[in-house]
Amino acid sequence: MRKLTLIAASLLACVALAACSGSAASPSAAPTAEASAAPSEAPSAPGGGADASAVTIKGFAFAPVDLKVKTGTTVTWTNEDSASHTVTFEGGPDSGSFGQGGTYERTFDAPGAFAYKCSIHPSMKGTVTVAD
Ligand SMILES: [Cu+2]
Repeated sequence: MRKLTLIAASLLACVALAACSGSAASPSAAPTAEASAAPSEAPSAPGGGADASAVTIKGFAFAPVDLKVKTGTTVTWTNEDSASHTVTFEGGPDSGSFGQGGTYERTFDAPGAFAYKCSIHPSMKGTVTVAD
C-alpha cells in the first residue's frame, strides 16, 4: 500500500514537472518520465478531429469553397492572407474583420446550406452545407 502511494505520488510529480517545464531543457533527471508522459498526451489530439472542420482563407478565396459537414460541427476559418477578411453569413452572424493568422469559429447546430462572403471583398464567397 505504502509503495503504491509513493509510486502514485512520484508519477504525479513527474506529470506536474512535465507540465511546468513544457518541452524541458533539463531532461537529465528523469528520461523515463518524458517517455511515459508522451503517449498519455497523444490520445487527446485526434479526439477533436471527428466534429471539427477547417476553411483556409488564402489568395482572396475560401478553401474549400463549399464545405460539407455534419450537424454539430464547429468550423474554423483561418486567414492566411496579409489582407483582413470577414466571414459574413447572409442574415448573420458576422465574424467582423480579422487579419493574418486570425481565426473565426462557428458551430452549425442545424442542417442547411449556409452561404457567406467576405464583406470587404464581396467576390469572396463560400458555403457551408450541414447535414446529419
Ligand atoms: Cu476579404
